[in-house]
Amino acid sequence: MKKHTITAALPYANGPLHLGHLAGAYLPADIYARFLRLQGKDVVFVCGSDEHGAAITIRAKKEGRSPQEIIDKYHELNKETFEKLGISFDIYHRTSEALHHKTAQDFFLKLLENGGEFDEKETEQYYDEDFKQFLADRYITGTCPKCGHEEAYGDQCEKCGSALSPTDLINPRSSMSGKTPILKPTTHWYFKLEKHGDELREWIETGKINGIQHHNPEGWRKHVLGQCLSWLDGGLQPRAITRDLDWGIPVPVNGAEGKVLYVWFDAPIGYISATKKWAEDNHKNWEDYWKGEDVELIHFIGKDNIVFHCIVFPAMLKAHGEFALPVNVPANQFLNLEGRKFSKSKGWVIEQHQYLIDFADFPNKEDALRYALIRTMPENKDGDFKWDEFVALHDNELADNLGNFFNRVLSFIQKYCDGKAPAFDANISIKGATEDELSSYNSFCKEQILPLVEQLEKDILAFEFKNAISTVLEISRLGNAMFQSNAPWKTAKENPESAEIPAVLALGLQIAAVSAICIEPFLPFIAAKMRGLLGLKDSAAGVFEHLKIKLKAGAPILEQGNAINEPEVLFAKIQNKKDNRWMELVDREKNSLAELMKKFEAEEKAVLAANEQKAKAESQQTSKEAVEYDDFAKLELRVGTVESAERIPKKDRLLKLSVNLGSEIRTIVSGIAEHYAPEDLVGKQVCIVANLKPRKLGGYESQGMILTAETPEGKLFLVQPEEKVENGSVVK
Ligand code: B3M
Ligand code: ZN
Repeated sequence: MKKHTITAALPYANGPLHLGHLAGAYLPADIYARFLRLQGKDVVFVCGSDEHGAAITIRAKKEGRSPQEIIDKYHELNKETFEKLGISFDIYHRTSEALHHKTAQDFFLKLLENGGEFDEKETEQYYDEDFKQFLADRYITGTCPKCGHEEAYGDQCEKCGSALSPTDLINPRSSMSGKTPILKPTTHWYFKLEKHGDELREWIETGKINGIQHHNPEGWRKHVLGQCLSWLDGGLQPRAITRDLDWGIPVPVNGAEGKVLYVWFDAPIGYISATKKWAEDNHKNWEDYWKGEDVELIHFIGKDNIVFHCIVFPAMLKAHGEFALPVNVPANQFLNLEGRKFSKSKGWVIEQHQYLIDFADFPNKEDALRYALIRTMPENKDGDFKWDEFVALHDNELADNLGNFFNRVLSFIQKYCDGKAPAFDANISIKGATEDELSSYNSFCKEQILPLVEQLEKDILAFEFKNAISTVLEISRLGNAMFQSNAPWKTAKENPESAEIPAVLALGLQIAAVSAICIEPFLPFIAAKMRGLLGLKDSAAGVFEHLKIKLKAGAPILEQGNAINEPEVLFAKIQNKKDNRWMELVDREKNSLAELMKKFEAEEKAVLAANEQKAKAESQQTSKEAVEYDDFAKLELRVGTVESAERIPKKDRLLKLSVNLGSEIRTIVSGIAEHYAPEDLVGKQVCIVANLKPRKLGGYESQGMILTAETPEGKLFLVQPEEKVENGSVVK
C-alpha cells in the first residue's frame, strides 16, 4: 500500500507564528492529510521546531537568554497553538533532539562516504575579534552594494531583496561587537549541488527519475516550477553546508571542533527524524515512509522556501541514494493583512496564539479562522486577510448556508419524525433543487450529490483547497434548495400523512451527513459537532470511500431509526443586533490596525517630506567644482533694460528680447516664456552675460544670456539690481 508522507515546513522556534504562516503551509497541509486519512490512505503528517540557525542565537543574544530557553519556550507555544487550531500533525518533533542530531550526522557521513558529493575548502570569512567568533551571514550588516540600504544583512538586503554574500557588503559590521570584522581563513564542507543539476532539471521538467515517470509536472504550481527553472537556468553552485558556530549539530569529523552543520542542511532532515520518532512510538517502520517506490512525499511550504525543498533537499536525497523524492511541493504565495505585508517588527501582524486569546469566548473561533483563511488562501497569488471579510464569510456562508441547512434538517426531524432518521422509499419522487426537476432518492444521490463529492476529491488532490471548500458549501446549498422546492412544512399542513414528508426529510438528513463528512478536513471542530448531533460514528479512516460507494448505490449513510439530536446553533452570527460581543472583538482588532495605519501614514508622510527637504537642500548646494577667480573674471556681466519682447512662433519656451545696454541694443533669446509674459518684461532691468559668444536659438542669433534664479521646483525669476541703475552697469 502506498505510503503518504506529508511534511509542513519546520518553523524556527524563535517566535510565535502568524496567520500568514497558517494559511501558507500548515492549514493546506492539514486539509490534505485529513482528507487522505478519510480516504483510508496510509498517512504520516510530520512537522516540528527548527531549533538551529542564527535566527535563534540572535534572538537569544538580544534577550540576554540562552538559545535553549528560547527554543523551549517557542517550541511549546507553537506546538500547543497548532493543536488548538486543529492542525493534526502525527508528530511535532524538535531538531534539538538527540535522535535528530544523530540522523543529520549520519546523513552527512553517508554523503562523505559516498564520495564526490563534498568539497572541503578553505576560504576567508568574517571574524569578530572581540567575540573570537566567525560570523554567520546574518550577523554581519553593512551597506547594500545594489541599493545603498545601510542595514543590509550578509545574506540578503531586505530593502531591495538582493541575495548577497557577506563580502559584498560595503562597510561590514559585526552585529555582535558592532566593529568591523576581519577576514580570516576557515575550512568548510561544500555540497556540490551543480553535480546534480542535470538530474534535477529532468526531474523538474519531465517528472522523470532515471527515465521512470515519477510525477506529473503538470500538477505542479506554475510559480513553483518557474522558481525552480530560474534557479537551474542561473547555474547551480556548490553550497557551504557547515558553519563556525557554537549552536547547532557538530560536524561529525575529527578536527572539525567548533563547526556545526548549516541549519538548512539539518532542518529538512528533520522531516526524516520526526518520522523515525513517530514510527518508534507507533510500531511502524520509518523507512516505509521514505524509501522505495510506494512513497508519496509531499512538502507543504511557503514560497520563500521553494529552493530548499525543490532543489537542495532533493539533491541531498538523491546524493544519499536511498530516498524517494517529493512528488509535489505545493508552495503557497504570501498572505497579506488588510492590504499590507505582515510585519512583526511594525506590529502589523495577527499572531495565531494571540487570536485564540483575543477570541477566547467566541464559539467556533478555530473554524471561523480556518474558513476565512481557506477562502483567501494564497494558492497561486498573494492573498489578503481582512476582518470585514472574516465576518462576512462566517455570517453569510457558514451561518446562513451550512449552519442554517443543518439546523433545518434537525428541527424537521424532531418535529415530523420523532427525532429518528426516517425510512425512505426509493419510489417516491422528490423535487430536485429546482421545482420542475423531479428526482428520486437514488437519482438525487447519484446525479446531484455524487458529482460534488467527486469534484471535492479532485480539488483536494490537485491542492485547490479554495475551490474544494466551495464545493462542500455547494452541497448544503443544494440541500437548502431541495427543501425549498419540496417545502415539507407545507405538505405537513396539507397532508400530514403523506409519505413524501419522511422521504424528503430522509434525503435532507443524508445530505447533512454528507456535509458533515466532507467538511471535516477543513473545519474539523464543527464537523465533530455535526457528527455528534447526527449520531454518526467518529470520523473513521476510509469513511470518504464508503461515502462514495453508498452514494453510487443510493444507499443510506445514516441508518433508519438512528437517533438524531435536538438542533443546536452551529455558528453564532458575529453581526447580531441582540448580542454585540463578537462584533466588539472584531472591532477591537480593526481599530488597533486602523491606529497603526494612521501611524504608518504619518511616518510615511514624514519620510516623504524629509526626502523632499533633502533633495531641495542638495539642489541648492553648489555642485560644480571650484573655479579660479581669474576664470570668473573672464565673464562680463552687465545690466540692461528690456525694450521689447515677443514670442517666437512654435517655440513655447523662448522669448526674443531687445535689451538696451546703454551703448548698444542686443537681441537676446531667452528660455523664460513659461515664466514671464512678454508684456511683463518690457521696462524691466535684467542682468546679462554680455561676452557670451553669440548662439543660434529659435532661429535667431542670441547675443547674450539673461541671468535668472531657479527654485528647486524649477521656477525662474529674473536677477535684478535692487534699484534702477544706468544701462550698461557692470555686475561683479
Ligand atoms: N525554518 C524557515 C522558515 O521557517 C525554516 C524552514 C525549515 S523547513 C525544513 O521559514
Ligand atoms: Zn539593497
